[in-house]
Amino acid sequence: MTVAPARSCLQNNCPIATEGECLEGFENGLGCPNLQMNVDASAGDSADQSLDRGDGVNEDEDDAVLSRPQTLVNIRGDAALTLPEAEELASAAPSRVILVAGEFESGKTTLAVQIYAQFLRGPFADCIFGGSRTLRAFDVFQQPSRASSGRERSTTRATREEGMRLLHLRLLRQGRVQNLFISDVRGEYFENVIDGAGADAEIPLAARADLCVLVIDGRTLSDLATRQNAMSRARLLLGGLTEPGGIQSPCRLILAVTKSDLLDEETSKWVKEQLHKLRTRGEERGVHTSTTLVAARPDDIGQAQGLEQLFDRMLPAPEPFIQPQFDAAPKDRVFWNLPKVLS
Ligand SMILES: Nc1nc2c(ncn2[C@@H]2O[C@H](COP(=O)(O)OP(=O)(O)O)[C@@H](O)[C@H]2O)c(=O)[nH]1
Ligand SMILES: [Mg+2]
Repeated sequence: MTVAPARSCLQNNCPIATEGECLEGFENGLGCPNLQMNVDASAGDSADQSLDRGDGVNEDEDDAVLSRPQTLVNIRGDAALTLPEAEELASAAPSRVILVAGEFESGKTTLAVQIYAQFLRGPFADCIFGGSRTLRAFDVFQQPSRASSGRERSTTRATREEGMRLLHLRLLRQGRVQNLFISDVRGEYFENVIDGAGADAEIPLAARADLCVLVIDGRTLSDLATRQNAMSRARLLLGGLTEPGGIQSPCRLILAVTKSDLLDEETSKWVKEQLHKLRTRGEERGVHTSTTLVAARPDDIGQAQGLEQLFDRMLPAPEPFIQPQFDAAPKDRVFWNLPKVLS
């Protein structure tokens, strides 16, 4: 069952909670930076039960929190998770770590937040939302005052590991629970890799990733004056990330141009040609590489484009359905012959 969030707004005069209309004109409030998501306790409880039936995992702590009337469904802390915190959660159900790599302001955080926002409407890409340990972090990122793309410098190894933050989604797909950890790592670390620093030191998360989404900023590609340089920098980042200590096969790589709503037809064509070359480079470095264009939060506040396809690729491939074979019917079982007996 899907969690049904009640909506409220940071602006007192917004009628979203009472009439479902967003003061800023966002459809159902989705994408509005002032939207607040409160999840009704009973709805959350049902969602959790349906997940528990899926994998047999019983998270008592979640249930205890959810059983309190009218609590927010987030659970621990306001911030994204650190690696050890994610590891603790990962032991309860199959998990995938998605490293979203890219420069400052390239659209990394928006990708994760908009994926989460799709679940406010209901199931997305055949997945049912089953909760998150980082709901408040998602909410904070939706607010305009967020400092998610901060530029302050941090230099020690300890802060590198501290900086490997993960956003969490607990999903139910094909009757199975899946934890998805999507990184929210500052662009500064990736810029250091572009400038020649080792990925093993800068991005300790890289070696743990099941999938890396290398984000290239569509805004810089939309400008003739900056697009060549942006592509060269993406090539350098790809090179740095695929050095020893970086992403390792079987980790896959997706080259994703973000903000594709800003690309005109001619530029899109050029971008696709460049992506093709970059993809060849990824394959040469021994990593399965694919490409995509995505507009997670278009400027015109339209629907996200390409987000579902990208999200689908973040998930493990669906398990093939195996048709049972009954070549020789066992004769000693009564039920097997039941139709004959009845006829
Ligand atoms: N036009 C457009 N802008 C976007 C899109 N995705 C993100 N942005 C904007 O790009 C800026 C940087 O995004 P953010 O996710 O914070 O970048 P990060 O530093 O890589 O995490 C923000 O102002 C976003 O609103 C998109 O699909 N289209
Ligand atoms: Mg960010």
